[in-house]
Amino acid sequence: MQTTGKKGILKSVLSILTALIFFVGINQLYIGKINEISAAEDYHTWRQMDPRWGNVSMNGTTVAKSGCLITSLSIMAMASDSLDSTALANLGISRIDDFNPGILANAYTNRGGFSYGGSIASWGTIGQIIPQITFVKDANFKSFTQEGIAAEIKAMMDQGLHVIVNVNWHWVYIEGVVGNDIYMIDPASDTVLLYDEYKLSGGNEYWALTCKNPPAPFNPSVTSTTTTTTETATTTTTEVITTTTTPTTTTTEVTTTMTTTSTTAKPTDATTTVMQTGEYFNSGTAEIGIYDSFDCTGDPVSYVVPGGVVNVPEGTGTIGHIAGTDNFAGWIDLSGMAFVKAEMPHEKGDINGDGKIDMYDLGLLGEYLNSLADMPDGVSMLTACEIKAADINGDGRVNSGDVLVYLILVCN
Ligand SMILES: [Ca+2]
Ligand SMILES: [Ca+2]
Repeated sequence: MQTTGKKGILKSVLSILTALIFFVGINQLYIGKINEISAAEDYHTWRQMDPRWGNVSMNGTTVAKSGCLITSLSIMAMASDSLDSTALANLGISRIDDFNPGILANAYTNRGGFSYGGSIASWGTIGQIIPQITFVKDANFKSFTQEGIAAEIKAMMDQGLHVIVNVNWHWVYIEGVVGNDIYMIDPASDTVLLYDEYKLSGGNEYWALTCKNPPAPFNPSVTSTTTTTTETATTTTTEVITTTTTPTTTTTEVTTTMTTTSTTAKPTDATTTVMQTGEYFNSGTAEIGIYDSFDCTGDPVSYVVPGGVVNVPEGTGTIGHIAGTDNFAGWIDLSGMAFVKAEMPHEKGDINGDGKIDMYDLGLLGEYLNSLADMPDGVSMLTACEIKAADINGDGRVNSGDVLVYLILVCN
């Protein structure tokens, strides 16, 4: 009995072991398969809405909703082969194949790299996480044409810089420039030609960075092939609705671009509404509230009076983040505001840009100076371009010294 019992136990142990070996074997095969898929995956297919990392949080928002810059930076890190062992350690992963936009978002979160609402708090953070990447500059294109913008990007890429461009509040990684064609990897769509997807009015913001490797020589035909494969594989559909409202004055234009991206693999209700960075003014007749919360709830902390201007360097959906002084960070719903189209610099003194220096300019200067004491932080009665023109004596300040110069010019 005892022997039979021992045999029975041995048999059970053996069958468990067999099952275990079989299971481990299958599992290893399976893990091997995942690794294969992961290693073969192309960063060209990385979209912020991807369910694998779309829900990763970014201080009050998610990669799906606000992770276009994080996804663009991730794509750049892969394209430039910048992930060394220090970067992997900082990212908390052991292999490059494990890297994705969600991993980078988590690394930013761990360093307090996002301000509330998912904005990147510091340009230098990317270099702290991935030491082979160095942030070089955040600037605006000087050009207002596709040809000019393409030339500016190409010049930077020829110098070895990687460029990430802000198109209507949405960041895309630039892969190459051929003639006037700007090729992108877009975290929100499969489109490769920038101007096929986005309307750039010029003066757009961009980031330029150096990485381990400069941008690779670009061959559009290779990219097109890759993208076609991707489209078939993920069955991604992109719907773009563009509405342009007729400007209320001759110098302003309101452009709203709404991009809805849906992936058939996993339907998601996340919607990305993108708007333009830059200055907005209150084109209505009522005050518009500025809030200290990302979702513009609660009582406003201050207001933008009709005609008041705010500078919005970033935002999510229709909510813009206002740039002010003293680290002021306010949020405003831009639905009721009009975008100030980027203008060519006005001649010194010609505040309203009508080509003359006259009493109307003096009137605007007076109104601006009188408003200074009452204006909340981040709100102005003049645009940056107008303020520059108002400094008629060129001392870098707009004050009574300029009024004197105007009085001499206008009253003579
Ligand atoms: Ca004028
Ligand atoms: Ca001055």
